[in-house]
Amino acid sequence: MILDKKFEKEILNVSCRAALSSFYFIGKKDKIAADKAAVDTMRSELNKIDMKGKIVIGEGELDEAPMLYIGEEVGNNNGPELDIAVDPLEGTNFAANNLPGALSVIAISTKSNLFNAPETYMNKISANVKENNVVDLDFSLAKNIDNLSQYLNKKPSELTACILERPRHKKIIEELRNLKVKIKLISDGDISGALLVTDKKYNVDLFLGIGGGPEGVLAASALDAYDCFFQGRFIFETKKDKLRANEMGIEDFHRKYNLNEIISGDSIFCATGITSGDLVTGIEIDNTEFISETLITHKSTGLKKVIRIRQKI
Ligand code: VTB
Repeated sequence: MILDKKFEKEILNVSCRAALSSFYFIGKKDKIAADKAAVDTMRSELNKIDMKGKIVIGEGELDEAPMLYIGEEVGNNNGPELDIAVDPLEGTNFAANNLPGALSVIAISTKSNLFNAPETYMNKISANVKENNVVDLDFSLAKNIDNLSQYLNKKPSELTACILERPRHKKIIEELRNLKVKIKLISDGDISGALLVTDKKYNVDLFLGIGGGPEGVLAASALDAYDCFFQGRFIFETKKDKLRANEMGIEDFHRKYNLNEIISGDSIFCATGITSGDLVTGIEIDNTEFISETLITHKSTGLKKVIRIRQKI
């Protein structure tokens, strides 16, 4: 099933309005308030849309309400059944500290086409590669770099790998250095990191490492529209994680998922800038209006571009 084109405009509006709400909390050193503003606006805007929507990737579980929790129903109930993944404020640190890269992110798909997963970590890899077996989560880093270097016809020293700066990545970063690969370290915001492989202008050839699972699912939706490669493996560490994963139908805790097992069928993805970053610029206020930039993709129509719009506040 294909998502009607009208949803492009509606989802775009949801992410722009959520970004605006969060924008008022930029640099206020209050991650929770910035996040809550985006969540509340996302919910009220989603509830205006003709759909029977269900949050499958959200801000937590029911007991953590009033977040947009996994399983929450949104929309006015007059329309198609849709699955929705949200990260109303991706980069809470960026927003709180007025740093580049805070985004409001949402993806929708037709029912049952978006992976239903609890909030855990995920080991991820993405590259602008059309074939399988060039890069793979199960290959050694050296093999991934060697294959990618042949595929892109670049020397390893000409490749750039993007990774979150975390102690857990110390070994990978060291190995990349030994392989002479250029490193782009990011402090947060790995949806953006994963998407930097989509266009040559970002100068990133490979994204890898462990970040949030929900962020992985959201990035996969946009990467699908760009026909890029993505794999993810959820990390279920605690008993609670495993129990929750089981309840959601996940039996094999070590399974590696290819992009189309995470997102299949049609999807629309929107990431609106709150503060300016690599992908989009941040919100600009002009009297009673605001200007926003959104990276929007729609798999079935081939839409993939940055849209700059002006709206009434
Ligand atoms: C990433 C990043 C997020 O969390 O997923 C990261 O995209 C992973 O978690 O912006 P840790 O910070 O625990 O490593 C964020 O940084 C914050 O949600």
